[in-house]
Amino acid sequence: INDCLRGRLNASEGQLTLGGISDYLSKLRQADRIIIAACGTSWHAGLVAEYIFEEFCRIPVEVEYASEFRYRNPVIHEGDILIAISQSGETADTLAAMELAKSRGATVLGVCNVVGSSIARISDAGVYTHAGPEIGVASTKAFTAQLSVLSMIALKVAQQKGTISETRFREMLAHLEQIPAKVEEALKSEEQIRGISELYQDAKNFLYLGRGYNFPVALEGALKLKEISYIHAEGYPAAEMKHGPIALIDEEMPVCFIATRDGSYDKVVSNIQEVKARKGKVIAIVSEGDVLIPKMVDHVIEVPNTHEAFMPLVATIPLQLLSYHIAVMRGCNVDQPRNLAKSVTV
Ligand code: F1P
Repeated sequence: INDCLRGRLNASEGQLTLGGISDYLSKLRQADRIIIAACGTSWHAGLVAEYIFEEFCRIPVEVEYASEFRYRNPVIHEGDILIAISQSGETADTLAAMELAKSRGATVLGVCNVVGSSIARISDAGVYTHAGPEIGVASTKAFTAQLSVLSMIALKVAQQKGTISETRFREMLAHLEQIPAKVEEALKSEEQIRGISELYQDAKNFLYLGRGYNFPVALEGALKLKEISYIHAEGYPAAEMKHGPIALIDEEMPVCFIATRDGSYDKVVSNIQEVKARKGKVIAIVSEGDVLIPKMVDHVIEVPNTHEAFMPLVATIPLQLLSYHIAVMRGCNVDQPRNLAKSVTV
């Protein structure tokens, strides 16, 4: 995240420079809608971006699985902007979605990690994530770097569009600038997370629940666990629990809540109560200093506070560590999980 922010963000000066897309900022702020296309973890980053763009820029956003978008007959207008997100820059479905959008007159922007990759080359313009090479197949630091870039783009557009005041813009920059230190802080829970992992390494299923900005975090937590430990895991919006997944809950079901202090905190507390009433085992990711949730749940992992829009950057860290430790304890190869390719080019 440091490498991603460096040279672009200076909160005390109120500066945010995104050279790669500077010529496209006017198109972005005039856009009637933004389509985001990606796969896997990158799609989850797109979902967080949807919340941020809609909140701060008031531009409607559609987040598409590139693997579906490319095969249907989507309505694409000339003024549309498609943002493609990819770690490898080579994902075939994402490339095909970009080609389709381009052929129908949309502007195509890229957020990717690999300089000179196919996705970078086909983009009209883009912003590199500068996350460095992902050693393992499963995307981890690329995800947080993607969130950083997408947040910066949204804030820049919001500033230019006037949908946020200059004061709020500066406040948000200050929050973003503090994220690397908060991630460092979140990493300090590793030993505690190792202990929790020991208790759940033999679980057959896992449920991840969150609301608002933390809903995509729940999806990403579940995906990471599936990818590297081969435990079946589902991520859901916590409010959807009562529409189906609640039937799964019993004393055998670990449920991981991303329950940091934000606008939906009280609602998440009720969801936790619903799970506990059915004897589910609850692991809760909470904001530091929370005194209510720790009394209700089986395990609690604290993360530093930040603005709710940036919480995914911090709250993802314990979930990545949980997946990592469970996978290692189960003897899985975390760098090269079975059946997964670093870039899915077919
Ligand atoms: C997308 C992705 C990754 C996942 C795995 C397979 O890749 O689904 O999120 O971890 O490596 O591919 P990309 O387009 O972000 O490179």
